[in-house]
Amino acid sequence: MSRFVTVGAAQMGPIQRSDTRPEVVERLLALLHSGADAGCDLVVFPELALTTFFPRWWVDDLSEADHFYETEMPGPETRPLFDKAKQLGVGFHLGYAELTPDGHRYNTAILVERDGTIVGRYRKVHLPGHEDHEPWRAFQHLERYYFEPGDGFAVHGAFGGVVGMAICNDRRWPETYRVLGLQGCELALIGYNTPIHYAPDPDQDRLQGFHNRLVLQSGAYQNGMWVVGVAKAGEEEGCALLGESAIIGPSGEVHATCTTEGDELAVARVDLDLCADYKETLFDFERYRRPEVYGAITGQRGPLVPEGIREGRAGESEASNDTGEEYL
Ligand code: CDT
Repeated sequence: MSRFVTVGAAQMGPIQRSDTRPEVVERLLALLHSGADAGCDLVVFPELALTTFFPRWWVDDLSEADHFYETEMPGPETRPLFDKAKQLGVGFHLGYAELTPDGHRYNTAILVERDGTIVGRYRKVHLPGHEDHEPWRAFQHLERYYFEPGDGFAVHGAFGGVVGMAICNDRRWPETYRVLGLQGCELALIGYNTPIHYAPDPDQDRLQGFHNRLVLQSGAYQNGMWVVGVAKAGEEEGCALLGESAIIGPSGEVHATCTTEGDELAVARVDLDLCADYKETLFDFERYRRPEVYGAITGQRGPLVPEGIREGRAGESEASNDTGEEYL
């Protein structure tokens, strides 16, 4: 049996600070049209797809950044996306900054079905970077200042399958995929803005592409799901962002990829039933997972190194992690 969904990874080139919302929405509409021409059921846009990546700048008062946030979805400037989706019969996934009526700020993504209705919303769980101004950096990464963390990963019945969402830094954490995988996720949609330069450890800069692929591919394989990683790429306000958007199958293989750093659509015909080849064999969770052995350690926030080992006396220590007892 096969359940096909044609998916477009709609990578975006940079969005500069001076670009207006209507200009950006025009670009998104063009990508949606390209998706329709390519037979897409679903077009996936990146994280913070309506604005420049504004957490790269410090502001003394968050209200100075209010114009980067959406207070309603759809709002007057984003409504054309929903109307066009319905007209074309092409759904979409969109990342944006959300400011709620009661003043909460989130890095959010929504899933919109082919009839133009919102069927899912996700607020980023893993917020990277820092919360205070760090002038020594070439640019800031202030997501922990601009956003509050979301509170969970959910799945949605949409596009004929089980669809989940995550945002950018979430993709580096195995828990993201596993929590989705444990809910039967067949298609994970992940937008990102990844600066090539990582100020705390620039040795990682040359590895950005490798690490991106590594996490997307292993997340897909280890959970028997499709993963769609979509970048905002190119030189944005002097900051080089990784492209390399890709659609990965449950085998971990890459089915489609972007090759530029601009607005570009990579399309794959996604067979959701391929997930069962992995979910019902090697990664049959019900049969093979051992949560009773993983134990309470998986609920720990940080490392819990057994006492003797922590003190650098691993060889002499009576502490052992053979049984996991010291962790519990
Ligand atoms: N947007 C986002 O989450 N970017 C992060 C950069 C990490 S460096 C602070 C990422 O993981 O790609």
